[in-house]
Amino acid sequence: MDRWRQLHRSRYGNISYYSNSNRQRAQLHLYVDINIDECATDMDNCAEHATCTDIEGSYSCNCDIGYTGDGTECIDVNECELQVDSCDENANCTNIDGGHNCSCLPGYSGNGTYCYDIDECTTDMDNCAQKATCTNTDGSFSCMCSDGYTGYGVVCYDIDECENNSDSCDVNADCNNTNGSFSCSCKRGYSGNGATCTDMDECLGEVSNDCSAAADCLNTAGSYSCHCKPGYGTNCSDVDECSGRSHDCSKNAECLNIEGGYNCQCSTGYTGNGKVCEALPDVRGPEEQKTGENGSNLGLISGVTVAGFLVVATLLIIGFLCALKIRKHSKSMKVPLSINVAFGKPNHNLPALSESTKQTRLTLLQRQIQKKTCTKVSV
Ligand SMILES: [Ca+2]
Ligand SMILES: [Ca+2]
Ligand SMILES: [Ca+2]
Ligand SMILES: [Ca+2]
Repeated sequence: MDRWRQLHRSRYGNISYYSNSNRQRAQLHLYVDINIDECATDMDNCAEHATCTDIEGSYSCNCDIGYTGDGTECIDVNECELQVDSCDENANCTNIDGGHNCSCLPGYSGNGTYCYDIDECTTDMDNCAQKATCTNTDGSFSCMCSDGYTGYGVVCYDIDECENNSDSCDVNADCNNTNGSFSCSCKRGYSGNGATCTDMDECLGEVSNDCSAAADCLNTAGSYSCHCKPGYGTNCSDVDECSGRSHDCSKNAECLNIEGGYNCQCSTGYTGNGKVCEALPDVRGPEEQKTGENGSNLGLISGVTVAGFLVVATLLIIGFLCALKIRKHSKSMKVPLSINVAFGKPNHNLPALSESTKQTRLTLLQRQIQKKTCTKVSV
């Protein structure tokens, strides 16, 4: 075989050889019925990635799996590109010479040919925030902030429901923000669970208001007020209407102050409700009434008489005293004045004076007496 190279091989085993040494072509025609295993004798021309199969009188070349060609020439098959791979739909396909590799996608686990979803939530493989809810999905997971929090799931912040008015507190409740929630408490003067608050009627209870007994309690929304009852003034103390003349008793009635008011009582001789008092009818007989009327007139006359008498008597006494003083002064002044001049009575012991002198002295005397002693009388 070193010297001869195969030139032709027929299906019948005819083999043509030629010699390299002498370049002389010689052809042998052997008609032998002997099969030659080309594959075993390396006489085949199969490609590297082909399988040689000896057959009776010949051989065949078939490309290996993962290769394609006529056997004498085989090239790699790109299973990934041709989508003839065996990878799971959730796997990545990587072509290699003569084959391909499969690797599960992130979020999946398996050998590549079979991949299954990883439950990141139960296997603690998620990165959700503490205040978030993890939800497993096919090949992944999602994080959603819990109720009362906001964010993108990995980081969650508390929602201030009171600040953004998203709370459900009653309008008469105070809102208190808490982590992940909020609370409502009814304002003072209201009762309820915070979501619903109703006004407390402080006036219905005896201990829920501090109105005095002399005041009326008026319930208001969220509170109450105290109003002094009629008849009571500052600090709900009793008003003395009788002394303050703010009563409406009859002028013929007595006003009696009482706690929180007053009473009107008709005076003696009158009858009525105190505010209107009429004189009682005279129960005396006609004769008594007549007598009474006369007596009254007589009494009036007597009173006037006595008064007049007293005035006259007083004037007389004053006149008498005045006369005595005049006399006394006349003597002390040693005025030779005749008392008869003053009182119209003659006195013969006095020396005789001229009429003009008498008149002058008398005038002087009268003036002195009137000035010093009898001013009241002259007046
Ligand atoms: Ca391949
Ligand atoms: Ca998953
Ligand atoms: Ca909150
Ligand atoms: Ca109230």
